Amino acid sequence: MDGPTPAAKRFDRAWTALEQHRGRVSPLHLRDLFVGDPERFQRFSLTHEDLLLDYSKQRVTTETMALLHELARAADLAGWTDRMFSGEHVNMTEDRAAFHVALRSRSTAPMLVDGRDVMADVRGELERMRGFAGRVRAGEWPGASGRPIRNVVNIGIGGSDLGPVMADQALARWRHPGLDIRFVSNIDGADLSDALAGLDPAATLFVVASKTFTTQETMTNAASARAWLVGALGEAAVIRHFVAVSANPQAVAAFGIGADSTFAFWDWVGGRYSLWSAIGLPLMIGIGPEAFDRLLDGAHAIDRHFRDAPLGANLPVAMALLGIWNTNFLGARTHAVLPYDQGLRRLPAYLQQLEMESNGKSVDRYGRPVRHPTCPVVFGEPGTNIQHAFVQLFHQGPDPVPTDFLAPVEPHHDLTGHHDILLANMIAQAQALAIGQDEAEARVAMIASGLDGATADRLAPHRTFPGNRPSTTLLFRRLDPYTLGRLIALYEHKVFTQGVIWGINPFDQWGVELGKTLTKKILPELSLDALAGSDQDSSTAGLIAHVRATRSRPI
Ligand code: G6Q
Repeated sequence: MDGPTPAAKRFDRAWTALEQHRGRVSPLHLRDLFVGDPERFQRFSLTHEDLLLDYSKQRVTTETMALLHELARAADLAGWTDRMFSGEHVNMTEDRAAFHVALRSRSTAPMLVDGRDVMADVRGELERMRGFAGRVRAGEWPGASGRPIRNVVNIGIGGSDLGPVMADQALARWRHPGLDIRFVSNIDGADLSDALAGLDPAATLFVVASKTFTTQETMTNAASARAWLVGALGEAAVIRHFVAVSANPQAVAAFGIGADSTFAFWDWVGGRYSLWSAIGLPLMIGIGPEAFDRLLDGAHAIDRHFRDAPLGANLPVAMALLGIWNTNFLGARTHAVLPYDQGLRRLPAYLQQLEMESNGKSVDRYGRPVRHPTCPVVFGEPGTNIQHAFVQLFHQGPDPVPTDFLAPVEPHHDLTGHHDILLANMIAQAQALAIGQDEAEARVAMIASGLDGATADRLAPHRTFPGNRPSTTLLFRRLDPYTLGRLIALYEHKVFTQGVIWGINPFDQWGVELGKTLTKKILPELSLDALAGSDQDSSTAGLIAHVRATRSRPI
């Protein structure tokens, strides 16, 4: 039998070195590290244009970073990055490229997939989007009754929803004031009903966004939306009020949407990496083609940085390696993303998909069980709201939650006093997590506030903060299309880098399939006139029986 390859040996050595190094870092407290090194911030922060990534509050030393860089080299990060940027089939289980970087390429260099330059297609589709978005925005896309379209309803789910809806909120101040852009994703009929409430069908355009054009939720919502429109304006109106975004033109045609109203993307664009493609159409209609171009510019700037910057100066690589350190060597199983920016309130939801659908895997690229934990549970909400909610656990719960804090230095509104309070709160949270407050300090603070000694003694354990809880702070000047493009691309490349180190394919998502299959069997069993499934497990059978019995009783 063949032994491990030299590359595998090098990787194991790098991993073992980090395990050994953990023993040297474990006793260190961030409080002491800051006291011992006045240059710690400078040493452990990176910049790119106006982006500042401060990771000095991570539990790392210079040696930690050097060992993590060796791990990245040993995993052949440079080779895998080249493969992704060269259009190779890095999505091995689906035998396709993951080539979202081509969607935002601003260079004249060809971008080849299977020997073919895709840039003419990419630019052509972007040009069609610009033309269409421009007409809608100018009121030059009349509905069937001649009235201009003023409402746009995007129907899509997962990767065909989360990016556009997140970006639409983040860039709300760029949105055309005369357009109402809404998003429907959930099969829960309340979602579509709420979105249609108050809309005039004669001024409403539906964008049906689905790569496959077979997704149950999207196709059901699209059919109901179609019925709503046809009920008001007749069958002939569909052609003026529906456009599609899809990689499956045949299914789009069968739905009744013509080729002229269909915007294409390709099998090498993964759903959760598709915001940059025609999936971004509702966003482009809202913010306009120029702002959409800036979004692409921002992502491209980070693509270049990721490709060209050395490991030690590379922001997405640093974000990835710090995650690996926290997850695989310090034992964290969660990761929080806390934007201190109301516009970014859906960013955590977007990143939940990007990170967990990409790297929530337990086998490597070759189908072998992985030997170590992979993606942590990612979650978050905007600050400061979180400080009045779950952040208690971050400070005093048993397990540290590695956290990303994100904020713009300058707001878009003129309530500047608010923004300073926002920023001060965020910086204070990161400081409290890192430095903490020991029992003696807690006691002194209580006595100073007028409590008697006995009460201070009794409360001191409750008012102690262990500190040494890692966080990274990402500051940018302002939230605008260019910066949003950079932020998303940073996380995309972070996820890719972690996938390389964990040895997994971040571009498939087989884990969502089984639930879809089982839904097909359960759906008919919910009907009162169908046979209830007798071969279901007792919980499933019990839930189905309960639904049927409840429905059969009068209210
Ligand atoms: C994303 C996933 C998934 C997908 C949705 C919608 O990476 O593949 O979230 O985007 O299931 O799929 P369709 O676009 O095909 O409707």
